Amino acid sequence: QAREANPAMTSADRPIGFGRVQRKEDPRFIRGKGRYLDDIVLPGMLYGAVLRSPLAHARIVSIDTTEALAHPKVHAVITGKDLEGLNLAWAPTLSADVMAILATDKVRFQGQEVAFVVADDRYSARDALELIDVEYEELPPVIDARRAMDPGAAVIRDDLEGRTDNHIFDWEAGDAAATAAVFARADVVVSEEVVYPRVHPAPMETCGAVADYDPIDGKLTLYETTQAPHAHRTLYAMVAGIPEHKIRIIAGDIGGGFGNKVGIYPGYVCAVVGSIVTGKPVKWVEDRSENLMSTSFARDYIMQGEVAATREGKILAVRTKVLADHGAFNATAQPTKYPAGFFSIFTGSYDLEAAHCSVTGVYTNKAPGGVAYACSFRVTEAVYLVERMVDVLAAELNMDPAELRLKNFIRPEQFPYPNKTGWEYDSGDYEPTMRMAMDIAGYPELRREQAEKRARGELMGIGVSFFTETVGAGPRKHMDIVGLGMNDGAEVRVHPTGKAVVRLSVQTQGQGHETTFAQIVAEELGIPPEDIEVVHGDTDQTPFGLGTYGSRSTPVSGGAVALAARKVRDKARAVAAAMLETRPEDLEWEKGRFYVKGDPSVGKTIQEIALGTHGTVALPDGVDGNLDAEVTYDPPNLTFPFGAYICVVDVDPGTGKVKVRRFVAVDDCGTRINPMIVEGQIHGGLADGVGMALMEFIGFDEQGNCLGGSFMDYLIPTSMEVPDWETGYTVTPSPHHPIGAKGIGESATVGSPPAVVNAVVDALAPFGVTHMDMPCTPARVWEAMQGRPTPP
Ligand code: MCN
Ligand code: CUN
Repeated sequence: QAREANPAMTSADRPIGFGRVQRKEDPRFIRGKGRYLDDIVLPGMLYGAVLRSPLAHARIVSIDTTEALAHPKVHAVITGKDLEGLNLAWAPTLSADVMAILATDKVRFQGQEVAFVVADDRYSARDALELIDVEYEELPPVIDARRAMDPGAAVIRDDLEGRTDNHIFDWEAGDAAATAAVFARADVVVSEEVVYPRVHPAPMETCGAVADYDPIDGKLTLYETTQAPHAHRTLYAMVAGIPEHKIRIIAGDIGGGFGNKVGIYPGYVCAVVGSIVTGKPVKWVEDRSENLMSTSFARDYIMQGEVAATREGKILAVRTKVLADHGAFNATAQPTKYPAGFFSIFTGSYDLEAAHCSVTGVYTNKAPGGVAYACSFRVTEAVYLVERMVDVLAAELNMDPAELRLKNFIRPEQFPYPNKTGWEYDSGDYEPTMRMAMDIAGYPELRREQAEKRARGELMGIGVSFFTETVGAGPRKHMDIVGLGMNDGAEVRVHPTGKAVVRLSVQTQGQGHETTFAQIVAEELGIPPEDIEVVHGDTDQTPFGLGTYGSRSTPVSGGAVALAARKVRDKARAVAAAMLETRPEDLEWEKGRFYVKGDPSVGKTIQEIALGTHGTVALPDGVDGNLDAEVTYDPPNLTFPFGAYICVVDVDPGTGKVKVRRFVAVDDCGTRINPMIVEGQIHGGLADGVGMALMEFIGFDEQGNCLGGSFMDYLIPTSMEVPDWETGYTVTPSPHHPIGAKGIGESATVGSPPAVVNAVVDALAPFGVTHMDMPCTPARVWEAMQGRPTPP
């Protein structure tokens, strides 16, 4: 329960189990020996390239591929018509919709996939794209989600039978009538339109695939950038009709996923078709612009927020109506029953009397997606809304935003806390976390400094946010993705010499699973983490499970690994008893060793027991000749990590430029397996948050041209834009998780944008500004300053 120290670890105090174990994967990354998708080169491999639509909305009149096919290095040109013959032109999405693999009738967003060329090399494939002649008939595009349901708006999805508008779904949670009743009797109601704009996860490695179809035995080996290898394999089997045991998905090192690599993209399918057609392996890797323009974006939520409170600042109820822009195909990745993801946790960390949210999804002529970028299935939007709205309320009541939050927190004795939209928060103790953040920041002192600066006309802002997340999907009674229950498997195998291997269904993309999952086994069995190999990312070698997203690896797979290791330990106890000629119940466990109760000198280490099990020891009943174990874990609930963030900004009154001077983050993810990795996750997420709040933005012009299609326009933060993070932590274990751990992988991305925007708005308070939308670019901040009276 302390501020983060950062002690350098010496080999002498190398932890066996939880602790600051250095990352096992780093030696290969640091030496440039990572095994990324583009590092894979197979004999005879060909290269694919995708022709993309230059228009946002147009009918395809004709596609002429004659010239491209005549290119001496081209092996195949595949169009939507060809895929129609294979019944692959359209594919089901993860959200009960269909999406085009290659366009047949129309193009529906700029950058949509129209044709696929396979050639000897990448350059020839790209050259040949320019030889394809597509005739388009332009249609009016629908770009603004607010106009999507206008009468007379062009119908984007005329492929769907009987479709006469751009409406996708309506969904609600909470009690509308009860909430209305609370609002009717509240002293104070504040409301604001809060927009979370379209952003993009932009991982360092873009998406790609290498497909290798063997026509002799009918086996498809598919190297892919995927966060969910098993789920992908099952979906390919279901959609393409290739038997599941004839598909092997291999995900090597992934240079960042951030939700970008959950879905199946047309390029992957085209690579497979390309390999089947040519009989050779085909590689497809998108470039940066293709990644930004066509793959899973994030957010794009227009939220009407309302809060009802008493004059004294007791928050009574929250309510929101959301317009969700899902782009041209409803392809968001989330559990089936949750079309708006876990957005209904917008009740935040507060003890409320009522809450209600309704979400309407619409089609627009933009790339599909929506659930990505460390969002915890839309908890990003939920937390941003409630934490922005609490500040709007604080301004209305003229109360300090930190005090207002402290006044309204769910109290520790209320956990497990059933919120008003159907979640049960597993555990929490919010006030100490908030107080620690205020203490690290020196909150009262900061407010004094701000008052002095304001008097001099300087613009300093202090932004507070407090978030609760729901991560670790999920219990199979509530959650599935396309019918697959959201559980994960783990296998622990102990070799005769006491070294071990653990096989996972989840997939690291930079989170350090090779280290932390070894640590879970180490903690349970006392085998040093360096003696434990972690295998993942190969469906032929690992048990089935749904993969890594929604910070579910620790909550779900972590549970599976801990329980599998405990099964190993139970077997080891029985064998140790046989070896020591005593009864299992007469043995005591210390990490790595069973000894006889009352006589600690008589015992057997886990390594000795492993050798005994594989040796000539007469095995007890119920133990065959190994210590191995396998578990598929169905979590009883999600986990609810939380945190308190405080951001300090200075705004240049001449230019509107925002400088993040300080950022304090106190997180609580329950038991911390590897505090160094946890800190790294937080540092990365905080940088994401600052980026989204100040710089990142995928915009479109009226024709639907994507204005954020390169890193010249889509600005991601560098070390120049972010401060030295000041972190602290509290530990409130999850009561239902085998090791008490909650997820952490998305917390900082979820919690930090409201802290930054609250700080910017706070800095602009002298101008009467109570809200502004992200990204708070210099131009927007400048405009906000001009729209209001100049400060005293
Ligand atoms: N951990 C821990 N103690 C805890 C919780 C987690 O030591 N109490 C460790 C875990 O063992 C794991 C890491 O922290 O090594 C993250 O764990 P977890 O919170 O379970 O999240 P996942 O492993 O499921 O990762 C997914 C999450 C998501 S959804 C996005 S998006 C995101 C994120 O992770 N993408 C990332 N962080 C990322 N970090 C990197 N480097 N690259 C990405 O693509
Ligand atoms: Cu929402 S991004 Mo992460 O869940 O892969």
